[in-house]
Amino acid sequence: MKRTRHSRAFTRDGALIARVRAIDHALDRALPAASAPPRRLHAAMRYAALSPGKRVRPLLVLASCEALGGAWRRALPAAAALELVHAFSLVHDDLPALDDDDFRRGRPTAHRRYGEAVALLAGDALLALAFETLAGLGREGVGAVRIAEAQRVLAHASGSRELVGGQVLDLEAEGRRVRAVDVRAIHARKTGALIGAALALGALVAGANARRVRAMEQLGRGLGLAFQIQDDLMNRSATLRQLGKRAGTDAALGKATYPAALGEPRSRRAAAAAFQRARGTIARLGRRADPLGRLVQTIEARTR
Ligand code: GRG
Repeated sequence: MKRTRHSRAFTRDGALIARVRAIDHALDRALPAASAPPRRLHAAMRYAALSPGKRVRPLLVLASCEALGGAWRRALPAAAALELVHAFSLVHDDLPALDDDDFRRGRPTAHRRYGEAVALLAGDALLALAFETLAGLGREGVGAVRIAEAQRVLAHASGSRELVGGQVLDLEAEGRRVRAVDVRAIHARKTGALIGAALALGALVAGANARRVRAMEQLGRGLGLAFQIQDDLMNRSATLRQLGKRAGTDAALGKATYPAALGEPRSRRAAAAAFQRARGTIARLGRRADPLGRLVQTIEARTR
């Protein structure tokens, strides 16, 4: 199966590109070498995690840390951990038992490239590796209590009450008429929880108190909702070349999406309102949050 290149870069911002490189370096170091046995499993894990995604979630971890006065480089183990959970979720989501997709990030999906059994196991191993990688915050001088709280936040966001649970609700809603409130509940779990965890982890590394960590998590949840509404809208109108994954799949599978429940114009307004609320919250954080504000603008303007 041939590759299909993304037609547009996610960002041309030099500072963001430098951070994506730092994130990819952290991922590369966290992942086992492709030459280490079992080679096929490790090659599949590297294929899924290092493929050219936007790295939105780890970028948010770094920007959240910086917005609260931390040095963003100290948050790299948390950023890599978040991206490893995301990579696991994409590998499993693409499997024939779930969305049965054959393209992701402009390449054949992991199960197309490595077979279903190895892709399933690579997803499992990526999830386990995320928690091992998060423990690397200790090398950055983050205290054990904060690391334990970061582990709890990431585990909760990845589990049955959030990410995996959202996917089950998503499956159950397939082919049914759904109300906006139901779609919102699915999106909050499937996408909002992990983006909320990204902002919470950055805040934890920065040394923020519990109230501030919760406030950052809420900011992330709002952003996650806006992000998933964008995803729903692009799935209807964009192309395989633009997205690096098949478009039109939500309608074909009868998925619970914002446009299906509310129509396109109201969905666009809902996403814009969620971004505006996020921008307002970020502006109140002061100048140190400017990079976070610019990242959110980049996300709002995305075409893939
Ligand atoms: C345990 C069998 C089993 C399944 C779990 C966790 C899960 C299935 C599915 C997760 C749900 C999911 C994939 C939600 C989609 C969220 C989303 C918008 C993904 C696309 O994110 P981007 O645009 O992608 O950030 P890139 O490729 O840029 O990283």
